[in-house]
Amino acid sequence: MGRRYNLCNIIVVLGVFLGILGSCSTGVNSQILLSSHKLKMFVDEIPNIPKVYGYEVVDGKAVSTSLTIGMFQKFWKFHRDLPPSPVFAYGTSKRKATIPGPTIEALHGIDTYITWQNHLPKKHILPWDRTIPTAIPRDEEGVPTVVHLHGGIDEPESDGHGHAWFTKGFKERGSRWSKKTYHYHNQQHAGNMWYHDHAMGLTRANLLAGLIGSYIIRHPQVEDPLRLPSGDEFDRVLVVCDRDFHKNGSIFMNSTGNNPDIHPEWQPEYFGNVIVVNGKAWPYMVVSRRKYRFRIINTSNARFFRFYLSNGLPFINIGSDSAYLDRPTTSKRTLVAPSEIADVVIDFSKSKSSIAVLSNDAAYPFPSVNHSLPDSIPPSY
Ligand SMILES: [Cu+2]
Repeated sequence: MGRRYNLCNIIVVLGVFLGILGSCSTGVNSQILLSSHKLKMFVDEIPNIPKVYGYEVVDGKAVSTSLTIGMFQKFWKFHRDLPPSPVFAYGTSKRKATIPGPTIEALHGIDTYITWQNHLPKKHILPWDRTIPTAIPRDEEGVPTVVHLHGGIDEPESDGHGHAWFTKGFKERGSRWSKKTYHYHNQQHAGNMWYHDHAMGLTRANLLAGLIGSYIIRHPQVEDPLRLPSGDEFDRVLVVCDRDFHKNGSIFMNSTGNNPDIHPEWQPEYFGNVIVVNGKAWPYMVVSRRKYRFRIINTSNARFFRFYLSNGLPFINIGSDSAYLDRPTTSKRTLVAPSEIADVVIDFSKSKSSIAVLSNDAAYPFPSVNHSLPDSIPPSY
């Protein structure tokens, strides 16, 4: 990891996974697919995702605001040793676009308006099977997109219906498209959500390409008395997903369907061998010996995670998806299904080691016993 850290710190390494594709193997040409074992773990520090605020403060009072967030094609470095990968990313500009997109922080009871703009090119960067019911522009050009706020309680016109898609510049629009600016009321409980693409028949490919991001509703009057770890350093979002990569750095998605006579490219599930957290493959994070809050979002297509810490520290489970639990529970493992969010506190002051591996022992496809993983912690940890 190359840097010296104060002995008071602990290094947490995230999302370890050394599984092998057993009978799930997709028969991919090993010449072009990067072996996950070739990527060194824990060399990239986990980025803190940039934030945008869904409100403004005027004269000391929070008021509604309007944001514009675009979808851009750009290159993204997933790992120190991996060439930059073409991705689709959300951001307030192409330069600022990130994988995952900016975390949107909203306040309970304050409306947020977002104009989602599609700046994507004519062609998709991943396979797109047009034989399934899918969003297809009439001129067959452009990448249809529409944003759904997962867990949001919103009006139908702002919910990102699969047929409310649009292409670059709103040039082509699906049958349920009705407006450019979405209205998020933020009237629901304080908690965690995530936003992602939702275009009909294309959601899977658009998410794999990078169109994912987190959305938090805060409610200080309710949350401050809970005295949870707070502030950007101690209250962290972890957006987790699995990917495979070609040797040239591009994201791998199988273009051979599992029933190719009917749908030449359609695969119902995607499993990647590289675990990506906040846009970095197997990153690490330096923490102090104190409590941290982690909002862990599983944005994988089909992979479940059953997380545990190698030093035995428990998770204090405080929330699930978009709401707090009635009272905290403690567990050594926490299971997070695709699209699910685990809101946990970890108390590193109780750690007896200086390194903790956040690891995963969930079988895939879950809960099949046929593809269970070997012990996923490298012996040196
Ligand atoms: Cu969703």
